[in-house]
Amino acid sequence: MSATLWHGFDMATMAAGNYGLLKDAAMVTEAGRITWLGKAAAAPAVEREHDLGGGLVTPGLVDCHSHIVFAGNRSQEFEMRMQGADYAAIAKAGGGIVATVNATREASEAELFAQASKRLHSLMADGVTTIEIKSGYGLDLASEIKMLRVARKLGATHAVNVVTSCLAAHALPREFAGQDDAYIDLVCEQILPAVVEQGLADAVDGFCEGIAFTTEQMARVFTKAQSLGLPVKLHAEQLSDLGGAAMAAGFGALSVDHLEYLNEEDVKRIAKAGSVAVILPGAFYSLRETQLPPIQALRDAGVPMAVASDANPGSAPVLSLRLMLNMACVLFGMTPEEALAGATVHAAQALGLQQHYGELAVGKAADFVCWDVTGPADLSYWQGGQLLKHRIYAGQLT
Ligand code: DI6
Ligand code: FE
Repeated sequence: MSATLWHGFDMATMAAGNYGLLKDAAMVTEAGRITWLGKAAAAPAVEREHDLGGGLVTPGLVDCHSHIVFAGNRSQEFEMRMQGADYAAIAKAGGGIVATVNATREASEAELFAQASKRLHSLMADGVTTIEIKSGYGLDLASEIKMLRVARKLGATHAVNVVTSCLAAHALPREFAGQDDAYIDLVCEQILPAVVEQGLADAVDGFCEGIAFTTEQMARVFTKAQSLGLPVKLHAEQLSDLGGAAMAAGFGALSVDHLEYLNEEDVKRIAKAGSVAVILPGAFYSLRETQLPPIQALRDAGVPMAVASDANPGSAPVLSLRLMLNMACVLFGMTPEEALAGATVHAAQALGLQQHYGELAVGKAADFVCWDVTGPADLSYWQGGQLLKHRIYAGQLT
C-alpha cells in the first residue's frame, strides 16, 4: 500500500497528555499507521497527497466505557421520572435495568446489531474511532454471549476499533433473586470461561454497589478473570463508597469508573496501582447526582483521568462523547486539555491500548479527526453542533 501525505491543518498530538500543538502540520500514513509527522514545510515527498483544507487534527476519540448494545428504549421511564416518579419505584414496577434485560434477552442478534449500529454511527459521527462495548444486559450465558458477539460484529463491519468487556456481574437477574452468590458462581464457573474460550471478551468488568454486587463478590469474579488471563476494571463508588476502587486497584485494574464517592485514601491506592480513573459526567448529570468525583485529589495524585460516554439506556442516554468533554469541564472542573486527554490518550490507556491509539505519533494507528474549530478548547467548549470535518480511520477517509 502506498503512503499518503495529509496536510492543510494544525495538529494537537495529545502526546503525554498535552495538546502538543503544531501549526501548519502534516502527517504521512502507510498501511494504517503514522510513519511521519511534523511541520508541513519539512514533509517528505510521497506519491499521494491529501489537502484537508484547514482545521485542527486530533487523534480519533476513544470512548473507553459504553453499553451501546441493548434492546428497547427507556424514554418512557424518563417521562415518568420527569413527572416525579423515582428510579427505585420504576425498577420495582418491572422497569429499570430489568426492562432492558428482558428486551435484550428477547431480541435476536440481528435486531440487537441494528439498534446498536445506529448508536455507534452517532458516536462515530462525533469523532469516535475506538470504542469499548460492554455486555451486562443478558445476565445468562446465551444472552451475554449474544451481546458480545454483536459487539465483535460491530467492530468487524464499521470503521471503528471495538474492544469488549464482559459485564455479566452488572445486576442480579430475577431468576436468582435472593441468591447473589449463586449467580456469582454462574459468572465464574460458566459465563467467563465460555466467553474467554470463544474469544469474545478483552476484559472483565463489574458493578460494585449496594444495588449490585459487594466487593467480596467482585473480588471472586476478578480472581477468576485473572486466572483466565483477562484484565479487570470496575464500576465503583458511583452511588456510595464500598471500597470497590481500592479492591480493583489491588488487582491491578486497567480502570476504575464513576468514582463520585471515592475517598482520598483510595485515590492514593489507585495512583499506586497505575489504574486510570474513568470520569462519567453523563450519568452524574442524568441522575441529578450532587456528589462530585474528587478531581483535584486525582489530579494531585497524578492519576490519569479518562472521560467516557457510559452510553446506556438508563443512567446515560448519551450519543456524543464531545458533549461529555463539556460536562467534564463545566460540572467537574476539568480543564479542556484534561478533558481532551481524557477522550484520547488516557482513554486508550484505560483500555490497555496506549501503544496503538489515543495519540498522534510515529508508529501509532492512523486514526484521526479534522475538526472545524479555531483551537482544541473548542472541542470542550461547544455543546452540540457539527464540528467534525473529516474522519480518517486506519489511514482511510470514512
Ligand atoms: N451504572 C449505571 O448507572 C448503569 N449501570 C451501571 O453499572 C445503569 C444502567 C441502566 O440503568 O440500565
Ligand atoms: Fe457503565
